Amino acid sequence: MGYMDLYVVRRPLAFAGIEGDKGRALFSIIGVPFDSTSTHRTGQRYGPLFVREASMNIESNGYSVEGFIEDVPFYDEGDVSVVHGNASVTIDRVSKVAAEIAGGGRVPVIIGGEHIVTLGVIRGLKASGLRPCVLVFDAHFDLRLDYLSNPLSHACTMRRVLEELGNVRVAYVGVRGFDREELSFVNGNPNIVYFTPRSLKSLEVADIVSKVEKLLSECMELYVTIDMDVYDPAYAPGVGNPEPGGLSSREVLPMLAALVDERVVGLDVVEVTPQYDVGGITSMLAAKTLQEILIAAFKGRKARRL
Ligand SMILES: [Mn+2]
Repeated sequence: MGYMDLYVVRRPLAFAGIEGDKGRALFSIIGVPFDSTSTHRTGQRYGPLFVREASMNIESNGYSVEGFIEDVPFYDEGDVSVVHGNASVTIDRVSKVAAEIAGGGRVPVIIGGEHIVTLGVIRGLKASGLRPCVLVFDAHFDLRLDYLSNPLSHACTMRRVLEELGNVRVAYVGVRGFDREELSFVNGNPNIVYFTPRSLKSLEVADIVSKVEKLLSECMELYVTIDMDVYDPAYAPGVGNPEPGGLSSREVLPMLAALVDERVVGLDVVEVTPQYDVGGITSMLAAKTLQEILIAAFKGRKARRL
Protein backbone atom coordinates (compact mmCIF):
# COMPACT_ATOMS: atom_id res chain seq x y z
CA MET A 1 0.00 0.00 0.00
CA GLY A 2 1.31 3.42 -0.92
CA TYR A 3 0.62 6.97 0.19
CA MET A 4 -1.85 7.37 -2.68
CA ASP A 5 -3.98 4.61 -1.14
CA LEU A 6 -3.60 6.13 2.30
CA TYR A 7 -4.19 9.81 1.61
CA VAL A 8 -6.05 10.19 -1.71
CA VAL A 9 -9.84 9.89 -1.76
CA ARG A 10 -11.79 9.35 -4.99
CA ARG A 11 -14.21 12.13 -5.89
CA PRO A 12 -17.49 11.84 -7.82
CA LEU A 13 -16.38 14.26 -10.57
CA ALA A 14 -13.32 13.85 -12.80
CA PHE A 15 -11.49 16.74 -14.52
CA ALA A 16 -12.99 17.43 -17.98
CA GLY A 17 -15.43 14.61 -17.28
CA ILE A 18 -12.76 12.14 -18.36
CA GLU A 19 -12.13 9.08 -16.25
CA GLY A 20 -8.79 8.43 -17.93
CA ASP A 21 -6.60 5.37 -18.07
CA LYS A 22 -4.52 5.18 -14.89
CA GLY A 23 -2.05 2.76 -16.44
CA ARG A 24 -1.21 5.04 -19.37
CA ALA A 25 -1.42 8.36 -17.53
CA LEU A 26 1.50 10.80 -17.66
CA PHE A 27 -0.29 13.38 -15.50
CA SER A 28 -1.98 12.69 -12.16
CA ILE A 29 -4.60 15.22 -11.12
CA ILE A 30 -4.97 15.72 -7.37
CA GLY A 31 -7.29 18.12 -5.54
CA VAL A 32 -6.08 19.65 -2.27
CA PRO A 33 -9.15 21.16 -0.57
CA PHE A 34 -7.24 23.12 2.09
CA ASP A 35 -7.81 26.73 3.22
CA SER A 36 -6.79 26.97 6.87
CA THR A 37 -4.12 29.69 6.57
CA SER A 38 -6.38 31.93 4.54
CA THR A 39 -6.25 35.46 5.97
CA HIS A 40 -8.94 37.26 3.99
CA ARG A 41 -11.56 35.44 1.95
CA THR A 42 -11.66 31.79 2.82
CA GLY A 43 -13.32 28.81 1.14
CA GLN A 44 -10.57 27.49 -1.16
CA ARG A 45 -11.42 24.03 0.17
CA TYR A 46 -14.27 24.02 -2.36
CA GLY A 47 -11.94 24.89 -5.26
CA PRO A 48 -11.30 21.33 -6.50
CA LEU A 49 -15.03 20.54 -6.59
CA PHE A 50 -16.01 23.70 -8.48
CA VAL A 51 -13.07 23.61 -10.90
CA ARG A 52 -13.86 20.00 -11.81
CA GLU A 53 -17.53 20.88 -12.27
CA ALA A 54 -16.67 23.84 -14.50
CA SER A 55 -14.18 21.73 -16.49
CA MET A 56 -16.98 19.42 -17.58
CA ASN A 57 -18.82 22.25 -19.30
CA ILE A 58 -16.21 24.05 -21.40
CA GLU A 59 -15.04 23.04 -24.86
CA SER A 60 -12.06 20.70 -24.89
CA ASN A 61 -9.82 22.52 -27.39
CA GLY A 62 -6.79 24.57 -26.45
CA TYR A 63 -7.13 28.35 -26.72
CA SER A 64 -3.63 29.29 -27.89
CA VAL A 65 -2.17 25.84 -27.99
CA GLU A 66 -3.18 23.36 -30.67
CA GLY A 67 -4.77 20.24 -29.29
CA PHE A 68 -7.59 18.80 -27.23
CA ILE A 69 -7.69 17.84 -23.57
CA GLU A 70 -8.99 14.36 -24.36
CA ASP A 71 -5.69 13.61 -26.14
CA VAL A 72 -3.69 14.31 -22.96
CA PRO A 73 -3.05 11.12 -20.97
CA PHE A 74 -4.14 12.20 -17.49
CA TYR A 75 -5.90 10.47 -14.65
CA ASP A 76 -7.93 12.25 -11.99
CA GLU A 77 -6.90 10.49 -8.79
CA GLY A 78 -9.21 12.43 -6.43
CA ASP A 79 -8.42 14.66 -3.44
CA VAL A 80 -5.78 14.55 -0.76
CA SER A 81 -7.39 13.93 2.61
CA VAL A 82 -6.32 17.23 4.21
CA VAL A 83 -6.22 18.02 7.94
CA HIS A 84 -8.16 21.24 8.36
CA GLY A 85 -6.38 23.60 10.72
CA ASN A 86 -3.03 21.86 10.31
CA ALA A 87 -0.94 23.16 7.42
CA SER A 88 2.14 21.22 8.46
CA VAL A 89 0.48 17.78 8.36
CA THR A 90 -1.45 18.64 5.19
CA ILE A 91 1.73 19.79 3.40
CA ASP A 92 3.43 16.58 4.50
CA ARG A 93 0.63 14.48 3.00
CA VAL A 94 0.76 16.43 -0.26
CA SER A 95 4.51 15.95 -0.32
CA LYS A 96 4.31 12.17 0.11
CA VAL A 97 1.61 11.87 -2.56
CA ALA A 98 3.55 14.10 -5.00
CA ALA A 99 6.74 12.11 -4.40
CA GLU A 100 4.94 8.87 -5.16
CA ILE A 101 3.50 10.29 -8.38
CA ALA A 102 6.85 11.70 -9.50
CA GLY A 103 8.60 8.49 -8.47
CA GLY A 104 6.26 6.65 -10.84
CA GLY A 105 7.39 8.90 -13.69
CA ARG A 106 4.21 10.98 -13.73
CA VAL A 107 3.58 14.71 -13.30
CA PRO A 108 1.59 15.81 -10.23
CA VAL A 109 -1.13 18.31 -11.22
CA ILE A 110 -2.71 20.04 -8.24
CA ILE A 111 -6.04 21.82 -8.03
CA GLY A 112 -6.07 24.02 -4.88
CA GLY A 113 -6.81 24.87 -2.25
CA GLU A 114 -4.78 27.81 -1.09
CA HIS A 115 -1.30 28.55 -2.32
CA ILE A 116 0.72 26.98 0.53
CA VAL A 117 -0.15 23.52 -0.86
CA THR A 118 2.49 24.27 -3.53
CA LEU A 119 5.15 23.78 -0.84
CA GLY A 120 4.03 20.16 -0.39
CA VAL A 121 4.35 19.44 -4.11
CA ILE A 122 7.81 21.02 -4.25
CA ARG A 123 8.98 18.97 -1.25
CA GLY A 124 7.68 15.82 -2.93
CA LEU A 125 9.48 16.63 -6.18
CA LYS A 126 12.68 17.38 -4.29
CA ALA A 127 12.41 14.02 -2.49
CA SER A 128 12.22 12.46 -5.96
CA GLY A 129 15.48 14.10 -6.99
CA LEU A 130 13.96 16.95 -9.00
CA ARG A 131 15.00 20.60 -8.70
CA PRO A 132 12.82 22.60 -11.07
CA CYS A 133 12.95 26.26 -12.01
CA VAL A 134 9.66 27.93 -11.14
CA LEU A 135 7.28 29.86 -13.38
CA VAL A 136 4.82 31.82 -11.22
CA PHE A 137 1.65 33.56 -12.35
CA ASP A 138 0.49 35.51 -9.30
CA ALA A 139 -0.56 38.99 -8.19
CA HIS A 140 1.80 38.53 -5.22
CA PHE A 141 5.41 37.49 -4.59
CA ASP A 142 4.42 35.34 -1.56
CA LEU A 143 7.95 35.86 -0.23
CA ARG A 144 7.24 36.88 3.34
CA LEU A 145 9.39 35.23 6.02
CA ASP A 146 6.23 34.75 8.01
CA TYR A 147 2.76 36.26 7.93
CA LEU A 148 0.66 36.88 11.05
CA SER A 149 3.25 34.76 12.90
CA ASN A 150 2.66 31.82 10.56
CA PRO A 151 5.65 30.65 8.46
CA LEU A 152 3.33 28.26 6.59
CA SER A 153 0.91 31.00 5.50
CA HIS A 154 -0.18 31.28 1.87
CA ALA A 155 1.71 34.61 1.88
CA CYS A 156 5.02 32.77 2.51
CA THR A 157 4.67 30.10 -0.19
CA MET A 158 7.49 31.15 -2.51
CA ARG A 159 9.86 31.97 0.38
CA ARG A 160 9.49 28.39 1.65
CA VAL A 161 9.74 27.02 -1.90
CA LEU A 162 13.03 28.85 -2.46
CA GLU A 163 14.36 27.53 0.86
CA GLU A 164 13.64 24.03 -0.44
CA LEU A 165 15.04 24.47 -3.92
CA GLY A 166 17.94 26.84 -3.25
CA ASN A 167 18.73 29.57 -5.70
CA VAL A 168 16.81 28.28 -8.73
CA ARG A 169 15.58 30.56 -11.47
CA VAL A 170 12.15 32.04 -10.88
CA ALA A 171 10.00 34.06 -13.28
CA TYR A 172 6.94 35.93 -12.00
CA VAL A 173 4.24 37.18 -14.35
CA GLY A 174 1.42 39.52 -13.32
CA VAL A 175 2.77 40.45 -9.88
CA ARG A 176 1.47 43.76 -8.56
CA GLY A 177 1.01 43.49 -4.78
CA PHE A 178 4.01 43.32 -2.41
CA ASP A 179 5.70 44.85 0.62
CA ARG A 180 9.09 46.60 0.73
CA GLU A 181 10.98 43.54 1.98
CA GLU A 182 9.64 41.34 -0.79
CA LEU A 183 10.55 43.94 -3.39
CA SER A 184 14.13 44.31 -2.13
CA PHE A 185 14.43 40.49 -1.95
CA VAL A 186 13.55 40.05 -5.62
CA ASN A 187 15.51 43.10 -6.76
CA GLY A 188 18.60 41.72 -5.00
CA ASN A 189 18.34 38.28 -6.61
CA PRO A 190 19.60 37.99 -10.21
CA ASN A 191 17.87 34.62 -10.61
CA ILE A 192 14.44 36.19 -10.17
CA VAL A 193 12.70 38.23 -12.87
CA TYR A 194 9.21 39.66 -12.62
CA PHE A 195 6.78 41.39 -14.92
CA THR A 196 4.01 43.56 -13.55
CA PRO A 197 0.79 44.03 -15.53
CA ARG A 198 1.95 47.60 -16.18
CA SER A 199 4.94 46.28 -18.13
CA LEU A 200 2.37 45.35 -20.77
CA LYS A 201 2.15 49.08 -21.48
CA SER A 202 5.68 49.09 -22.85
CA LEU A 203 6.11 45.43 -23.79
CA GLU A 204 4.03 43.15 -25.96
CA VAL A 205 2.93 39.75 -24.64
CA ALA A 206 5.50 38.24 -27.03
CA ASP A 207 8.31 40.36 -25.49
CA ILE A 208 7.51 39.13 -22.00
CA VAL A 209 7.36 35.56 -23.27
CA SER A 210 10.79 35.83 -24.89
CA LYS A 211 12.36 37.38 -21.76
CA VAL A 212 10.91 34.67 -19.49
CA GLU A 213 11.94 32.00 -22.02
CA LYS A 214 15.48 33.30 -21.95
CA LEU A 215 15.70 33.19 -18.13
CA LEU A 216 14.34 29.63 -18.08
CA SER A 217 16.20 28.41 -21.16
CA GLU A 218 18.86 26.49 -19.24
CA CYS A 219 16.41 24.84 -16.85
CA MET A 220 16.07 21.09 -17.27
CA GLU A 221 12.87 20.93 -15.21
CA LEU A 222 10.05 23.38 -14.73
CA TYR A 223 7.37 23.85 -12.09
CA VAL A 224 4.36 26.00 -13.00
CA THR A 225 2.18 27.56 -10.30
CA ILE A 226 -0.89 29.61 -11.13
CA ASP A 227 -2.53 31.70 -8.42
CA MET A 228 -5.87 32.65 -9.95
CA ASP A 229 -5.46 36.17 -8.52
CA VAL A 230 -2.99 36.86 -11.34
CA TYR A 231 -6.10 37.61 -13.39
CA ASP A 232 -7.88 40.89 -12.89
CA PRO A 233 -10.78 40.58 -10.42
CA ALA A 234 -13.05 41.31 -13.40
CA TYR A 235 -12.04 37.91 -14.80
CA ALA A 236 -11.50 36.06 -11.54
CA PRO A 237 -13.38 37.61 -8.61
CA GLY A 238 -13.56 34.33 -6.69
CA VAL A 239 -10.09 34.30 -5.14
CA GLY A 240 -8.71 34.64 -1.63
CA ASN A 241 -6.91 37.97 -2.09
CA PRO A 242 -8.15 39.86 -5.15
CA GLU A 243 -5.86 42.65 -6.36
CA PRO A 244 -7.07 45.14 -8.97
CA GLY A 245 -5.14 45.87 -12.16
CA GLY A 246 -4.50 42.29 -13.21
CA LEU A 247 -4.18 40.40 -16.44
CA SER A 248 -6.89 39.25 -18.80
CA SER A 249 -7.54 35.72 -20.01
CA ARG A 250 -6.49 36.82 -23.51
CA GLU A 251 -3.07 37.73 -22.10
CA VAL A 252 -2.46 34.85 -19.69
CA LEU A 253 -3.59 31.88 -21.84
CA PRO A 254 -1.27 32.67 -24.79
CA MET A 255 1.64 33.26 -22.40
CA LEU A 256 1.06 29.87 -20.80
CA ALA A 257 0.72 28.19 -24.17
CA ALA A 258 4.04 29.69 -25.23
CA LEU A 259 6.01 29.09 -22.01
CA VAL A 260 4.83 25.66 -20.86
CA ASP A 261 6.55 22.72 -22.50
CA GLU A 262 7.71 19.15 -21.98
CA ARG A 263 10.07 20.17 -19.15
CA VAL A 264 7.13 20.49 -16.72
CA VAL A 265 7.55 18.14 -13.74
CA GLY A 266 4.72 19.55 -11.64
CA LEU A 267 2.04 22.21 -11.72
CA ASP A 268 -0.80 23.71 -9.76
CA VAL A 269 -3.77 26.03 -10.16
CA VAL A 270 -4.72 27.46 -6.76
CA GLU A 271 -6.82 29.92 -4.76
CA VAL A 272 -10.23 29.51 -6.41
CA THR A 273 -12.70 30.60 -3.70
CA PRO A 274 -16.14 29.65 -5.02
CA GLN A 275 -18.23 31.49 -2.39
CA TYR A 276 -16.87 34.80 -3.66
CA ASP A 277 -17.22 33.89 -7.31
CA VAL A 278 -19.76 35.49 -9.63
CA GLY A 279 -21.60 33.20 -12.00
CA GLY A 280 -18.85 30.60 -11.67
CA ILE A 281 -16.48 32.57 -13.94
CA THR A 282 -13.39 32.04 -11.77
CA SER A 283 -13.87 28.26 -11.65
CA MET A 284 -14.49 28.25 -15.40
CA LEU A 285 -11.31 30.23 -16.08
CA ALA A 286 -9.31 28.02 -13.70
CA ALA A 287 -10.53 24.96 -15.61
CA LYS A 288 -9.61 26.56 -18.95
CA THR A 289 -6.20 27.58 -17.58
CA LEU A 290 -5.44 24.07 -16.37
CA GLN A 291 -6.64 22.61 -19.66
CA GLU A 292 -4.34 24.97 -21.59
CA ILE A 293 -1.31 24.07 -19.45
CA LEU A 294 -1.94 20.33 -19.71
CA ILE A 295 -2.19 20.42 -23.50
CA ALA A 296 0.93 22.61 -23.74
CA ALA A 297 2.92 20.39 -21.35
CA PHE A 298 1.93 17.23 -23.22
CA LYS A 299 2.45 18.50 -26.75
CA GLY A 300 5.59 20.46 -25.86
CA ARG A 301 7.25 23.03 -28.04
CA LYS A 302 5.70 21.90 -31.29
CA ALA A 303 2.28 23.12 -30.16
CA ARG A 304 3.39 26.67 -29.37
CA ARG A 305 1.42 29.47 -30.90
CA LEU A 306 1.10 32.98 -29.52
MN1 LIG B 1 -1.61 35.60 -4.87
